Amino acid sequence: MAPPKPVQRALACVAAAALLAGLHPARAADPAAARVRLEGFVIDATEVTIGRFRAFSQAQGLTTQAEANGGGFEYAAGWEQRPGWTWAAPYGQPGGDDEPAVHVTWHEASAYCESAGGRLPRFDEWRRAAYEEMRAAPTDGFSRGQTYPYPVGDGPDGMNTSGDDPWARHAPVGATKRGVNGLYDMGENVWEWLADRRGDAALTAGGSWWYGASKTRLEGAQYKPASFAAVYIGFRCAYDADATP
Ligand SMILES: [Ca+2]
Repeated sequence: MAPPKPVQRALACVAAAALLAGLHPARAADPAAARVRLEGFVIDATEVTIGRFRAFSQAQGLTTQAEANGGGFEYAAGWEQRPGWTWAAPYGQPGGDDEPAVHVTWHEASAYCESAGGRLPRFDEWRRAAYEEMRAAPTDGFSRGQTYPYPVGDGPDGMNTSGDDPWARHAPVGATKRGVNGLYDMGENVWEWLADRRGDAALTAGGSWWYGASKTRLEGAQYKPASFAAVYIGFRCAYDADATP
């Protein structure tokens, strides 16, 4: 029998993928797996979770810097290292799979995104994703083409800040108010590493649960040492538009 033609092979692959998706509905429904296609790029809908980082860590045989050095950092009377605080145990006890992965350096976050077929978002992409509604059919009352002061709209309500909200520290991803472009936690929950570097420092944006809402504004972005691992810093990934189906 002649080998199948390329079109037939492609159709067979599509059918197999559909079958697998049907066999794994829970996986398809994982909110942390959701991506949003915007103008010229694609971005994760949520921060990368402990569950997803665990899969990466196990596949790579990775020992993060915080694991190797005895723990990540928390700010108390200055920066203090916390023994046993790692991506798997953000406050020293095992975290839930739906919590954001923190205590990861810029380098570790970059490696994760590369393994997922992406990269860390560039600041210009992150800025547009966070504040400029780009979807053809916006949800939640957002308007295409409009730029908002906060990642959740005209006001700061609904984010996980240091203020009055249901979360004492970080929240599970997808638990706060869904924001511009259908993205969660572009404002706070945890800071997010971006691709932009300045010497040994890397840009972070969005602020964390430790701060008030002002850090969620565009001007809240700030550089941090790229090798720093702290309880307040996580990340999400972006993807070139032509590299993602
Ligand atoms: Ca965030």
